[in-house]
Amino acid sequence: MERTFLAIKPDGVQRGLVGTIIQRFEQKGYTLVGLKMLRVSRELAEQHYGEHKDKPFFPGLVNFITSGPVVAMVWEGRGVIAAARKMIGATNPLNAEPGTLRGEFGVDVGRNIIHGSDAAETAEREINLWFQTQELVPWEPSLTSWVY
Ligand code: RTP
Ligand code: MG
Repeated sequence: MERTFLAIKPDGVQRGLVGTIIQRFEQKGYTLVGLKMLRVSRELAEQHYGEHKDKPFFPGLVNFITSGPVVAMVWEGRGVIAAARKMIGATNPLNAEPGTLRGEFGVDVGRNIIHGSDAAETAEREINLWFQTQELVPWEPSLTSWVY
């Protein structure tokens, strides 16, 4: 089953959006298989955003992502990589459609609430970068056997 890596950035945590964000993906029908809160080291931040290392915004991006607690997650389900990107919305929240997380909750490109992997290879790389295999918990949601 397809998996993606999502991270609630320091602004999303500070603004109390952790529950709302998790609820969106649960309600969509995706399964949470990895979850932890952490302070991101500069090394992890620089590896995670390595593709942007020559961009002018890179130092500010690394400072921001290391500035406070982050909630790292792995979500599983059909089409989850592309669907999560759609649910997150455009990079600049001012261009993000209403109904998307960035469209609903952000106004600044440097404070855009949440990260999501942008392709299959990126998702695999980011899941391996942020999580150890034993931290991921595969399970099958089943309403009946837990209600009765
Ligand atoms: P992310 O990787 O964080 O999920 O965001 P993204 O794919 O939508 O955007 P990406 O191009 O990967 O950029 C990574 C983060 O860098 C910041 N950024 N600032 N000042 C700027 O023009 C600018 N461009 C990008 C954003 O915070 C973006 O999330
Ligand atoms: Mg990106």
